[in-house]
Order: sequence, then structure tokens, then C-alpha cells
Amino acid sequence: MRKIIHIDMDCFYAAIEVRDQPSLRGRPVAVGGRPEQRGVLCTCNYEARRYGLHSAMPSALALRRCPGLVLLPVRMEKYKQVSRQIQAIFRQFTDIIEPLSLDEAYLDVSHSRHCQGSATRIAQLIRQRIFEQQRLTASAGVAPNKFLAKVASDWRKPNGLFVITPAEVTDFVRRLPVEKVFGVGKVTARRMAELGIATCGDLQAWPLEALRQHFGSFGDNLYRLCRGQDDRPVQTQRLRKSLSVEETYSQDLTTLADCRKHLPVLLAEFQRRLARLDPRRERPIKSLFVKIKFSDFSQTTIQSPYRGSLTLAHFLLLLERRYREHPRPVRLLGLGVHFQSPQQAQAPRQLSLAL
Ligand code: TTP
Ligand code: MG
Repeated sequence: MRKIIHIDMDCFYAAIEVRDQPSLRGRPVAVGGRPEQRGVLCTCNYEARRYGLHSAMPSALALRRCPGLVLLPVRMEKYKQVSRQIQAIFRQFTDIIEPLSLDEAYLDVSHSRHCQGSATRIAQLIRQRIFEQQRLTASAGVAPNKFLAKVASDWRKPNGLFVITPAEVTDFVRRLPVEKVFGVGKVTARRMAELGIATCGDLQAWPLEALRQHFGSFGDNLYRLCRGQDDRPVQTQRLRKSLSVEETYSQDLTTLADCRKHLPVLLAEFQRRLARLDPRRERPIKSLFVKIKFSDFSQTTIQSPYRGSLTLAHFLLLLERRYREHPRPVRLLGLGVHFQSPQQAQAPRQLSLAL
């Protein structure tokens, strides 16, 4: 039986800003782009969340909903620095660490000798050290696997700790809403609701075959996850699945010609980033894609298989095909590639990384 801890800092960027400017304490604070540049919130503190504010909300809307909001610019270097210091605290307890973002990580402490091997006490000590050294609060979840540890860290947020012991797993998942399951988004949850499925307990009643029929290959995952089973290892080096660049424009691009004009700039930036990757660590490219977000915030991606070259013409073709289906003002354009999965990359004749 493994012991996994998931740590997630509370309103990370905003908490750092409030810590560094104590006069902000108690006031609604957000970090993000300016409304006149059509920026969005990266995050906000709990005082601001009371007004219904949340990550990715347009800053203009946030300020309308909460006129007293203190909107601060992003200080990414600062957040990265704090993140490194927090990860140093994790390393005092285990080397098996999988960072998911600057403020979130899985730790496998199955074989840690600290705290007589008690994962709960390790998690508590990590939270305590983060607070002592950084004056920031973290929430932690402790469970026998990644799926449940992540659900658990969210359970007592903010500044909380929640433990799911192996003996409690069955009972816990039975009542767990399907929305909490890794991979179940709004669309899948709605489909499930139509089938009368609200909790993992409801899902458990479904045979594997029926889940496959309704949810395709995701059915296999669902079958295990709804029983609280997840054997994904904590991966110390994450494999890159894709590389992309995107840009939100301060004014909507209203014609196809307008969109076309911006693609070369994106492609140049993308090529720069691609060239910086370490070819020994990356897998071959599988497909190219273009992402479009429209002014109504709906978004779409169109992709095509990689055939050995990454030219502007390829990306233009994808852009045009999708744009023409339903032309409307465009707010954001992005382009990039997906890499092959490790399984695909192991297939013979595909070993060369085509850069
Ligand atoms: P989260 O952990 O999702 O959010 P949070 O730490 O701000 O709040 P909490 O965990 O208490 O719910 O994301 C961590 C940081 O990542 C967040 O502080 C800002 C950044 N971020 C963005 O820039 N854009 C986003 O859309 C999200 C979700 C997060
Ligand atoms: Mg967080």
C-alpha cells in the first residue's frame, strides 16, 4: 500500500502578494492582466472569491462584480522563487516528487523514515514548515494514491489537511461526486447526469463493458477510479506531451486575413522554443495543431498528423479550415505540436526526433 501526499498552496499568487503587502490583508485581492488589455485573473484570494471571482475570469468582469478589488500585476519571478523554496521543504522528506505546477505537487512518502513513517504527520510538518518559513498556507491530502490524495487536498481547503486511509477508501468514494474524478469535465458529468449517475457509488453499479460503450477508452479508467483505484506512479520527471505558444490579442481579429497575418509571429516564437528543447529528452512529434479562441470565449483546436515538416503553410491550412466553418471575431490564436506517447515513441522506425 502506497502513501501519497498532494500539496496545493492556497490562492498562491495572491497569498504571496498579500504577505508582501500587509496593508492588503482582509481586502479582496487578485493577480492578473489589466482590464483595458483584456486581461484575465490568474487567481484571487478568498475575500475576492466571495464575490464570485475566480481564475481565468476577465479582469473587467471581476472589477464590475467587485469594484473594491485590488488588481495586481503578475510577478512570475517571485512566484517561481517561492516555489523553489517550497520544493526544497518537500525534499527534506522524499526524493519522489512530481510537481504539477508552481504551487502543487505529489509526494510519494511510502518509504520515508520521517515521523515514524506516518504520512499524516509528514504532511502536517510540511504545512507547518511552509508556514514558518514562508508565512503562506498550504492544503494537503494524504491517501493511498494520486487520485484520492488530490481530492483530499481540496477537501479542507484553505489551510487544511484531510486523510483518506486505505480502510476509508471504499466508503469515501461511494459518496464522491463524479465531477471530482480526474478526467470528468463538465460535458462528461452532464452525460452521466442524463444516465442517472451522480456519484462514484452510482458508477460502481455499471459493468466495465457498459462504461466502455458510453465513454470509450475512458471507461476503463472510470471503472477503476470510481472504486478508488489508481496505480499511476508519482513521476519525478514529467514527460512533455506538447509544446505550444499562444497570444491573446488586445483587439479582436475580425477577418481571416487578420488572423493569417499573426501566424508567422507565433510560428517564429514556437520554433525558438522548439529549438531550445533537449532532443535527447523529447519524443517524436505526433501532430500539429492550431487553437482558436473566439470573442465569445468558445474555443476550438484543429490538428493534423505530422508529416515531417512544420511549415507556415501547414498551420495556415488548419487555421483557415476551422475559421471558415464559422467565421467570427477571434480573441486568441495558438499553435503547437503534440509529441508521441512513450508507447508510440517506442515503436520501431520512429525513434528519430524530427526537429
Ligand atoms: P491553483 O492551485 O489552481 O489556485 P490557487 O492556488 O490560486 O487557489 P487554491 O489552490 O487555493 O484554490 O493555481 C495555482 C496558481 O496558478 C494560482 O495562484 C495562479 C496560477 N493560475 C493561473 O495563472 N491561471 C489559472 O487559470 C489557474 C487556475 C491558476
Ligand atoms: Mg493552489
